[in-house]
Amino acid sequence: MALVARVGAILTIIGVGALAVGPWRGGIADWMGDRYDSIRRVVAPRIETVLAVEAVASSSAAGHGPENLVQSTANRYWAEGARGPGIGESVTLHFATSVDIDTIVVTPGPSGEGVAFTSQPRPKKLRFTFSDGTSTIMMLADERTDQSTDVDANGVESVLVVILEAYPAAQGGGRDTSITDIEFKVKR
Ligand SMILES: [Ca+2]
Repeated sequence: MALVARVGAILTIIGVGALAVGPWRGGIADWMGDRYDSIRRVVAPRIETVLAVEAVASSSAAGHGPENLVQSTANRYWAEGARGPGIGESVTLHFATSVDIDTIVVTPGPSGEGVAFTSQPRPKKLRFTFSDGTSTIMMLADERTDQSTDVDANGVESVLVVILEAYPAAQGGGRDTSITDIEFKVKR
């Protein structure tokens, strides 16, 4: 409530300014609405979870394409398809509109009914490079849980995710490093 009151107070001040010098020929209500929204995004941003709408991978294992990262499906996963555990393999995720990213959420490893977590390698270290030029390294625990890291990337249209290190599969397992989900919490 304190934040809402603060937005109201700031808007009141701007409203007075708008009456004095505002763009009279434009829609003043629209103009003030835009200002109100830009202030609200700073003082009281809404956090929403978004997925990419398109994913392009450097390689994929058969049946485990990157499209599994653009659907929130807990039983499907992307696996790289390069020789060996796929160090240096990547996926590029594209958003529907540019977004201000607050948090990355990764669910590592393969998934699905009867699929053992250690049947394929899991990412241990990922590098995220955002289209605004910022990047971050994310270390992952070897656990089949949602894991998150905070970032401050703004106006992002796409992100390149590179596998830098992986936990090996159990004996007799595969060699395709796997990721079940990559989600983003964005500020609106
Ligand atoms: Ca591989």
